[in-house]
Amino acid sequence: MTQSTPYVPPKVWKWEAESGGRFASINRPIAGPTHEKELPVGEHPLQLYSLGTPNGVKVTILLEELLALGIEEAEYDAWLINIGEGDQFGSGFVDINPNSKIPGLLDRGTSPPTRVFESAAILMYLAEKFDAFVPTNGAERAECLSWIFWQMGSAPYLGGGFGHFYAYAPEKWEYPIDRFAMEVKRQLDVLDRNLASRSFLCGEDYNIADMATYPWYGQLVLNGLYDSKEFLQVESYANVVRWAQEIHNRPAVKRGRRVNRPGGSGVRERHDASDLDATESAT
Ligand SMILES: N[C@@H](CCC(=O)N[C@@H](CS)C(=O)NCC(=O)O)C(=O)O
Repeated sequence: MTQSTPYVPPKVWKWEAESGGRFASINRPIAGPTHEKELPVGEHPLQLYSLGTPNGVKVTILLEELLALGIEEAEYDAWLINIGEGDQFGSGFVDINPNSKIPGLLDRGTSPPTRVFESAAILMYLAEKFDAFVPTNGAERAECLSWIFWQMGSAPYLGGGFGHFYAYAPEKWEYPIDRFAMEVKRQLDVLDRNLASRSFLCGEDYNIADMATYPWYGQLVLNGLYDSKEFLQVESYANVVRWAQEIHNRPAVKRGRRVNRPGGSGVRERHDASDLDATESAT
């Protein structure tokens, strides 16, 4: 691809203009809060501040799975952080996540309260706290950590790379779309080959590695995130489709997908099981 006017980077990059694209108004080259705002607190020890995006849904899926096992201590309040309106830059949220991104968790059941940010850290924290969905044996735990870290390192190429340039950038540029489509297809092939000989990412047991990976790669092959089903030929990754469908149909996963999702069958906030029971599951 050649550009009509080649871009020559200046010696020093300056933040002069919004870059355009769907998230231009919330992108900044600096961290820290933009305004004072305390976070609401509900009655349960676990306070989740999130949004029903793939990174947010990882955590609500785990919490709903824990509750489905009968672990009542996993009851939680889920508050909506509207990233389009800059809620992630409020002082209370930044105290929980200095990186200003959902999800953020505050466990008020410890003294002092424990903050946890980064979706995978939250999954590990909760799985270990309740001793469920994470293997404790050395080799199995290593396999689980390997896939979780794989997901955390890989998904930014899917979302921030492919998704950004294919769906959100102000124009379609061949070079980045080509580069990230190739990488996402390679990642799908990694998953497909792994799932050829096992039911779940780490073997025969479903665990937090699957919960971390399904919201991105599972939803990509089932629903075609970024309207890319045909472009990426996602149905050709048959083992990933089979794995994703099995997870997608789990009752706790159906519930977890609906939390912090205003509109449709979703709920804006979740404070009690009845909040989800009250609305019909459409997916
Ligand atoms: N590595 C982080 C990524 C979290 C993330 O990118 N969250 C997005 C929504 S999916 C966000 O809050 N974006 C707001 C922003 O970038 O200002 C994690 O897994 O928790």
